Amino acid sequence: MIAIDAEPFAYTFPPDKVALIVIDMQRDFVEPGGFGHTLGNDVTRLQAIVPTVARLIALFRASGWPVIHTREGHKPDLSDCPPAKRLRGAPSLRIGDAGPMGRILIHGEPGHGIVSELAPIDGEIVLDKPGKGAFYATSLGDDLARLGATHLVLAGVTTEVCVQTTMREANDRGFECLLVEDATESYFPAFKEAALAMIRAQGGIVGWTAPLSALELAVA
Ligand code: TIU
Repeated sequence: MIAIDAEPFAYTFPPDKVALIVIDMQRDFVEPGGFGHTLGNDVTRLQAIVPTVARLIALFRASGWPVIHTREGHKPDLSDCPPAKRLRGAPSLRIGDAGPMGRILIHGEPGHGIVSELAPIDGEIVLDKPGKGAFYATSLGDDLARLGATHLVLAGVTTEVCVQTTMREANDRGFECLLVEDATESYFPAFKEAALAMIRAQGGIVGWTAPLSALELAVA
């Protein structure tokens, strides 16, 4: 077992049963002109974590542990996009509309791709998900069962939307989850802090949080 100095108490995991899930580090969320920007957000906050996420991915690759990447997006005909999602609010462009990085949040468009610094490598699972949670309408549960994973380390964007939703889905399915504090980010600093606090409150009601340095120290 490897033990990480975490909140609300040490996070321990068997190294042959851990997987990393990197949530939605796509140009559509991190770069100007994408989905996050059309919703009215300042995307520069999210760009800042890319080097930290890269270090986390490197740690997993060097250890020989599985890395799973997710991408939020929809089929070009939008058949997997509920109207409730497409029509919500008053974004400057809606899902499927043409933007500077191609159609917003659509499979295969430039904006849908993972940022180049974090590009998946051969053998890594890349999951397309239509919702905020990575278990809904995807093969993630089957993939984790095949890998024999019981412990999940999470990173990516945004903390209180897709990351927290996925962590809650995983927690309900019996996975022991650790969110890496400086490898996740929100458009709203207060929401990030609140999400981290509510995850680890009540004895870790959703799971654990720790900085990347704690993982690096434990794995070194
Ligand atoms: N808008 C927002 O904060 N997030 C999303 O829409 N998706 C993800 O979190 N990936």
